[in-house]
Amino acid sequence: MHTDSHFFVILQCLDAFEIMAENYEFKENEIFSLEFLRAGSVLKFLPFPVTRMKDIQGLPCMGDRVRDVIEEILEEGESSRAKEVLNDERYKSFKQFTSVFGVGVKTSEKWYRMGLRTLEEVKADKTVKLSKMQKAGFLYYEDLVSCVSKAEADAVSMIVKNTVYTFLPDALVTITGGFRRGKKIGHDIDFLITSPGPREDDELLHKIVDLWKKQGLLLYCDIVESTFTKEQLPSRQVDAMDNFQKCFAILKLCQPRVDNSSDNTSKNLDMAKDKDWKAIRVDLVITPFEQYAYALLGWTGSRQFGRDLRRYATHERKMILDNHALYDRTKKTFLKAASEEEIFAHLGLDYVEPWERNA
Ligand code: DCP
Ligand code: ZN
Ligand code: ZN
Ligand code: ZN
Repeated sequence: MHTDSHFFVILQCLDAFEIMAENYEFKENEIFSLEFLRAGSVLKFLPFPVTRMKDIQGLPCMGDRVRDVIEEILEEGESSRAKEVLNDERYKSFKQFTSVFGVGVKTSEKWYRMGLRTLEEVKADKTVKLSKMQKAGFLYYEDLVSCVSKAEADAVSMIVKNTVYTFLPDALVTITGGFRRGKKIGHDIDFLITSPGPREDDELLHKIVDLWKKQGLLLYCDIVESTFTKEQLPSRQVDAMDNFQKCFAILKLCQPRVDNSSDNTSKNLDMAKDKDWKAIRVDLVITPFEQYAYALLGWTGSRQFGRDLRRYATHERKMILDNHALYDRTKKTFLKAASEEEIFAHLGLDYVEPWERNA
């Protein structure tokens, strides 16, 4: 990835693309949004700087809308379109609304149509009906928008592992998502849980959250039961949710307080400053052992990498890949894999390390 000044144009483009993609997402225009996301992945790993339009000639994913943005950045040093979006009232409101856990584009649309523009206005409006998830989102808002650090991920990892092992000593607990890709910060922490034993335990997830409830560690939890059916063909839909049993939770992570004892006066001023815990978003996914490698590949992400891989499987290999399986349409068979390496091999690709999957 590029960090130095030779790549100024590319960095400007990446910023602009991200804004454009997000704005199209808010407009539920997935095609245009993906166009900018893909162009971003291409530029991100370009081994040379861009100084004129000729430099991007022949690159994939450079549609007219994308080229217009690049051209303007080359000429003006910035994108007026991206700038317009940043100042757009609808974009600004959606950006705020979707920053709340449990609030997506649909809810934002509803609030915006009601004439609401800021989170303060949403909170003050008595006619707004919040889901349990959104209530938690507002309640722990400050904690949840502040990023999760690697140290916090490690601390939560300990808690998750210890809890799982008390119920299932031979379980396999793996951190996935951004932290597995080597990111130093994240918005949540994702875990995959499986066990080599012959039977699956539908109760495991319930046991885990019940114990956390008893321990006062659980601030919010939504368990989604598995909807996977045997021999089900992989989903062709690029962004389909998988069918694993999972839990979207908010954990209360107790943190040693930063010691300000020299400054005694501040102690009584603000009790909130004495809060010695942080709300952290945690995703737990339970997978059957045979599907573990596919689940690991899917949940490690990045989202864009997963999309590109599934697209590649469909178009280049006549195979269908999702978080559960890989299906060969020519041979009409499921391809088993015990590791991610085997999945890449099935696809005829060189293995890509998790930290190389950020695009
Ligand atoms: N994923 C998936 N199916 C879902 C949800 C997510 O396959 N239903 C994948 C795509 C993501 C990865 O799992 O890359 C983790 O999802 P997150 O939303 O937690 O994203 P990241 O961990 O990559 O980033 P962040 O730090 O923002 O959490
Ligand atoms: Zn340089
Ligand atoms: Zn994550
Ligand atoms: Zn997640």
